[in-house]
Amino acid sequence: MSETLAAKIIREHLVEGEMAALPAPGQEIGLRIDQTLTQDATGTMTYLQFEAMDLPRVRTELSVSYIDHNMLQADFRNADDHRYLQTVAARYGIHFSRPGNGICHQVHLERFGVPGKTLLGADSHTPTSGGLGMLAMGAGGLDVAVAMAGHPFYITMPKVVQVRLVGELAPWASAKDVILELLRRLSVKGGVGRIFEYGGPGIAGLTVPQRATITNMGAELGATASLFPSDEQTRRFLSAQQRESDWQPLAADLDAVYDEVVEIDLAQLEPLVALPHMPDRVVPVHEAAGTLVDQVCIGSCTNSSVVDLETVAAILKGKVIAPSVSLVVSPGSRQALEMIAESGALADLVAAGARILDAGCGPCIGMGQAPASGAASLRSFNRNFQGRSGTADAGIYLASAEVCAASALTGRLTDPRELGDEPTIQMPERFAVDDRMIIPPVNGEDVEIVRGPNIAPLPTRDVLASTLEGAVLLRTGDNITTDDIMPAGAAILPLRSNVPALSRFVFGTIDTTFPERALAAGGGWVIGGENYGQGSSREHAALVPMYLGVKAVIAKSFARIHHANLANVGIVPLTFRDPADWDRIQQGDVLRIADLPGALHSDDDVMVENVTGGWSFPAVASLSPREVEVLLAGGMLNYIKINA
Ligand code: MIC
Ligand code: SF4
Repeated sequence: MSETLAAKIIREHLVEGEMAALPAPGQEIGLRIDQTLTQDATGTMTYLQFEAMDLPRVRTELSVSYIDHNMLQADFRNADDHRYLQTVAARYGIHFSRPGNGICHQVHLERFGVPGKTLLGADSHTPTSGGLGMLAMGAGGLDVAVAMAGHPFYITMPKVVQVRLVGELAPWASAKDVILELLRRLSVKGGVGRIFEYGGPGIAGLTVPQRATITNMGAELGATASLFPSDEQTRRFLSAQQRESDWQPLAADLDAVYDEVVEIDLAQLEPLVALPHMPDRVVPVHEAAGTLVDQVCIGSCTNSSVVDLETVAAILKGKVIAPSVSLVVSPGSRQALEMIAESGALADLVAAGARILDAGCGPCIGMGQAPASGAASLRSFNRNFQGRSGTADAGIYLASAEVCAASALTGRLTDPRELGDEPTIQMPERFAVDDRMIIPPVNGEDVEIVRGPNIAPLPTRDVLASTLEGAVLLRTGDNITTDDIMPAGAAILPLRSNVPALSRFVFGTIDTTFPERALAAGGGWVIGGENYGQGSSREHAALVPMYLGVKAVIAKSFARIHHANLANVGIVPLTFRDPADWDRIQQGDVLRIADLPGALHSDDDVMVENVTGGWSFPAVASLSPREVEVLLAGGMLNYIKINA
């Protein structure tokens, strides 16, 4: 039988065992998870949930806990979280990647990813490891905790899209431009319910770090996963990481049939840029060239490999950045930082005026380096949602490391082709391998888990009442991100293990009165537009509204991870049967579903009564029978306890 690579990996990991034909797209499948990863901002909650399952040790082949997001340590809270994470890792058999060792996705690619395995990460950019031929997916922390406990991970069987690459990249065009081009064509919701599998003659010339830039930003398409075959390039990378024994060749069958095909001629790509405030507002750089740039940030899990940093250093070597520009560089990993230190590229960056940050997420999640009021900040990152940088009226532009370097020199958005010849930086034949900042699992039975005062108990929800009733607390537009629902940044990220404290910031970018109103009303409903909950995997965007009493969200459509997170915490996610009903609902309207269990168990639409308006409308519960039980139990933790 001819199969796509995605189908092969899925078949190998189906919990029901080998099936003659894979379920059709849209049906729920359960997958065995080989590896998990967490980072500190999602990790504290994930491990609190894992602890609540009362197991002696993780049941995966490999689990890694990374510290990369929240490293400002402005007070005791960050450091306390780090200590909690380190002790919890030692207790349960989890590798611990220490602060400064790098961004989870970059380090996982370098040191742990294995072709053909499944990886579930409590971070939306986990598909980065798809660059190595892994089926790597992002999820909420609770789903990752459940996977660490040895339970399957459930997803809706996605469509498999082939992205056929032909030709070769022209000088100054980069892997970033491949994914920006896809975003331009397909939009931030174009990948929902899909796996993007790369193929065609053009992939042979792309190294694993380049592939990882592409699979990383598949998250911005809303895709379930993105993956490349495991071929000679994969072998080269793993061998350069001294891990050739992890390599095996993997590819789709030659006559594999895809649900959809998109073709990109690499030779036609030119440097592209995403304009504020969405990653799909993509235009060629030359169309926006000349825009004044106040800040340039190079790094993030998208473009911070040693090759990216060496390229930037080669462009800047012997020159100095424009007087109006602040340039910051955050290396993706300690490996990359060590290598640019050894090669001298670090000295070139510093001499050119770059400010060097920790190997971590840094400005990407608003942990420092907030731009000035109204500033334009050009970044080699993956997200440019309004306010995420820490400055509400700053405009964030996304482009390749090459465009960033060229623009840092001129102070204006600059097409790097103006610089003349492109420096040719090859992927190293040998990376600097040193895992001493990764603490391997020990026999942890006697390890004491240390909890700081900022780690608050987990909020829980009771079994859902049979009648769901409440007022509409907020009605939003399209493409609301989890950064809107539960903002991050330097002031808020330290509160990630303290839900009551976090709750003061819910919907902070949209309506600062929300938390107060929600508490006063004893909770209620949220009405959303298209692609509600896009962006990060943070379950806090469901957990904290649950704490404030949000009972249901009705949207025109949802992003995958957020939809799952809502059900996992006992908030009912529904979609409008007729999107026009969105217009008829007002903030303050009281909505009611009379018999919730009956409605969710039936195949018919769920009828929602607008008690205030005196009319009813149909909504759709896109939930599997398993998810309905999870929801009615008041969330996944209750469900697991009931079914233990
Ligand atoms: C992000 O890029 O938004 C984050 C911060 O990495 C999130 C995770 C989080 O909110 O902790 C993600 O992408 O899932
Ligand atoms: Fe970190 Fe930014 Fe990557 Fe999220 S997108 S993991 S914040 S570098």
